[in-house]
Amino acid sequence: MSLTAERKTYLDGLCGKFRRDVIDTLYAAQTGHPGGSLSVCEILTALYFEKARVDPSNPQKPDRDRIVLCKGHAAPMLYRVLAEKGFFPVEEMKTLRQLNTRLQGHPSIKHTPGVDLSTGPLGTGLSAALGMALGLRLSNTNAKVYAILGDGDVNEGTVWEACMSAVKFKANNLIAIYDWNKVQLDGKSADIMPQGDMAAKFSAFGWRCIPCDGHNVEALCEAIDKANAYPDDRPVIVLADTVKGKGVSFMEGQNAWHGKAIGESDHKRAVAELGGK
Ligand SMILES: Cc1ncc(C[n+]2csc(CCOP(=O)(O)OP(=O)(O)O)c2C)c(N)n1
Ligand SMILES: [Mg+2]
Repeated sequence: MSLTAERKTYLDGLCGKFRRDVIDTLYAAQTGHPGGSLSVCEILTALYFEKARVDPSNPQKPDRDRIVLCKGHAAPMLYRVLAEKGFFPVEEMKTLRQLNTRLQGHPSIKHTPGVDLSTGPLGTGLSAALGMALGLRLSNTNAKVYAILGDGDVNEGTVWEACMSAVKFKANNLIAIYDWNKVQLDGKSADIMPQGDMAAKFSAFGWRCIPCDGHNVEALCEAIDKANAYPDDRPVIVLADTVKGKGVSFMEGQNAWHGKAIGESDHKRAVAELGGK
């Protein structure tokens, strides 16, 4: 179902605010990952604000949908979205990566309300998400598991094991979303580990693939609807075309901004580009 013009404007506004706030938070913390956080903004917004069934007043609700951020280093954007959704106060963003914070450098299921899986080590998320999906099926709920992958994440062999297993176990309640920004920590994916035709690869494993503009909330929502509507038992991946560092010209496509402290003048420039003061 398409979004109303009003809803689309609201969600686009949220994304603008999330980007500005994450840049401010990372500047204040002088540590953390700007590139991958800016890249995943619309994906998380589409899930938490439109498509996933979650309840901030009951984060452990047994039949909630699960969202697994396999690329756990993008935690700042996840936290900002969770805070807006009401899982914890937005004020708490100031504590990112501080001693005794609930907002650690990578998502922690033990510390942060709303986080469904601790992640950070790449390659582990999809396998765990598959296990969660199979467990939910045994519990007779119709909950979904959404797993957000990154380029560096899919370099890991365990992702492809999970890929095969998901087909064998007919995990049609597992939906992967590939934040496909084509850049990793130390360079372009094409140079580090060329990925070729990912749609052909996932299809060959037996997955359904839906290509989509990963910075268009409405397109993401439509892709997720489509993924949920298939009547058969194949897992689905949304191939979300994204840009690492999206929204800040000097960060876009630059692996140098994967995990780097933001200096004063860069902070000013970034905030100005994102429409802030
Ligand atoms: C197993 C493992 N190896 C190395 C790292 C260090 N590391 C953190 S992020 C990253 C690159 C991630 O790239 P990508 O998945 O494309 O994320 P994005 O571009 O969305 O930031 C690496 C190599 C890690 N977290 N886990
Ligand atoms: Mg990447």
